[in-house]
Amino acid sequence: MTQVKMESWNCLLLVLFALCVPGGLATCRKGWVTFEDTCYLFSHGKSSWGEAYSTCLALHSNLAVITSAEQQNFLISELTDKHRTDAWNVLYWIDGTDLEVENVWKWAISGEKLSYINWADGEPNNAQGGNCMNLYGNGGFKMADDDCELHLYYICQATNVEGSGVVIG
Ligand SMILES: [Ca+2]
Ligand SMILES: [Ca+2]
Repeated sequence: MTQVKMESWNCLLLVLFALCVPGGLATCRKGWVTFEDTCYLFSHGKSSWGEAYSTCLALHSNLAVITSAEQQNFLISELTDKHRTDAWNVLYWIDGTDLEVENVWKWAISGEKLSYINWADGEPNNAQGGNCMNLYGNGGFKMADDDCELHLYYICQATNVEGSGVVIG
């Protein structure tokens, strides 16, 4: 009798596992987090915007490009979770810049103007010649501009690499 019950339980576990396997989600490298078809890496170290841009490229990715409220909300939620005690003092570089033309914000990786934008209160203010975009902890991780030379955390993003031939390291 006990044995029969055990077999039934095993069977149920198997079904639950099968139901939990995500369909169509990105296959992300270890340490990266998944949202829809995209993988994100939140840096452990800090660097200037330019260095962060290069580091993401070297990791077969680019600085984060935000194109929807859903995507920004995901990042806000991840960062708020990650920085429960120090969010006020934390900023993360993303790919936006107005280096070319002041106050014309583009994504550096594509050269396209931002189609979605969600500034933190009082931003952008071009303080200290702020030409690079970050997610600003003290502004609820909404967008802000800052001096590109500041050393901040950064977010790399990569699209689903499954089957693309990219070596997953
Ligand atoms: Ca600016
Ligand atoms: Ca600013």
